[in-house]
Amino acid sequence: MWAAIKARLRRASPAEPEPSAPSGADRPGAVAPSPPPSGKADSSAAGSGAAPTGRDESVFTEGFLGRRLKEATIDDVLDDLEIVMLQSDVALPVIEKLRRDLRRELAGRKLRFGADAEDAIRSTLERSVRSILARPPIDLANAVRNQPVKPYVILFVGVNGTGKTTTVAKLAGWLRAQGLSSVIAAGDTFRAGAIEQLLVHGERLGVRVVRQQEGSDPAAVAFDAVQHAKAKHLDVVLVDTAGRQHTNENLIEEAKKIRRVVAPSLTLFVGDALSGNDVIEQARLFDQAVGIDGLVLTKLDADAKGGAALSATFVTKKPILFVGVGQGYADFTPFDPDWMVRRLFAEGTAG
Ligand SMILES: Nc1nc2c(ncn2[C@@H]2O[C@H](COP(=O)(O)OP(=O)(O)O)[C@@H](O)[C@H]2O)c(=O)[nH]1
Ligand SMILES: [Mg+2]
Repeated sequence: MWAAIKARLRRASPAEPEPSAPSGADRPGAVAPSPPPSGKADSSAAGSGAAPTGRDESVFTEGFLGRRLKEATIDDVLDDLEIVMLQSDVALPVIEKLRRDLRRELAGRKLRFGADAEDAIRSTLERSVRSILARPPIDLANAVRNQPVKPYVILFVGVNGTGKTTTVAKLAGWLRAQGLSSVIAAGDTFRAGAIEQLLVHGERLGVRVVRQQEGSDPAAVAFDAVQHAKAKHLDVVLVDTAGRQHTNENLIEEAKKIRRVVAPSLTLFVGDALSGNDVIEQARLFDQAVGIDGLVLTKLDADAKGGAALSATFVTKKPILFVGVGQGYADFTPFDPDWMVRRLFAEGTAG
């Protein structure tokens, strides 16, 4: 995200130093608009007037020649940034928050040319993003270890193809690495091949998969798996479910029924980061209809933008517990806000 914002900022950098600035009264002893204060040389516009592109978009001209930033200037900058953020899958409510934070931080501040302004915007954005991502986490391994009664039941919901089944398998592997045992309930009895897919995972991982016939009642499968876990003193039951659309009443009813029957300790929404803004709408609807406790975001390995993760946790006010970063069992890790901030603010990646 940051790389795209930065590119935008630089495109919008002033093409020429404003001849009347700096006014001595306004900034005594301040550095004139050249050279740029750091080695960030592509603000070469400073003094030379040779900005490579977009020299007409001089939204920074006033503010970044060392004068106080005016409200109107900030709004121009923010309008400009909004476009980039939307392209990075950052949802509107998040953008509004970031705008508020930026306006509050930047209003009335004196900023020198390009790099200074860029740094101020970057650090403000970074702080805001970090505060969004640092929602109180759920420490799953700890929750499982401290559960009063075994097993700890986790229900997975989400639309088709987002990575639920893969996540169930990955989590079984992760739990085992934490010294915790699990059983998988093949609750996607709807899609041909879904049960088979889980059996293959179960075999590879050495984790039991409880199943019934295709077309049977998923709540009954989940119930069986809980009974199995009780009998074997297993720590966790992982309940896979059928995807389909979140608008599908049957699916929602099915998930509600599973909830009633097995009373999950945790309901996780699995969202595909690549589906951009859709993932936010899905998470919200599943939360309203079924109730979710947290999020798993998959396919972050293929997602250069990163805004979906940020938006989903902001909009639902639920923490991200895990992220999927590939198709292998090991491509799965507890969510670390710092990691996400580093990704979003990486210098090199477009998006
Ligand atoms: N690149 C990548 N692919 C993933 C990830 N998680 C799942 N997938 C792939 O997404 C596809 C759908 O996954 P699946 O678990 O069957 O989705 P479900 O329909 O929600 O159960 C499969 O090809 C998975 O290998 C991930 O984190 N990264
Ligand atoms: Mg599946």
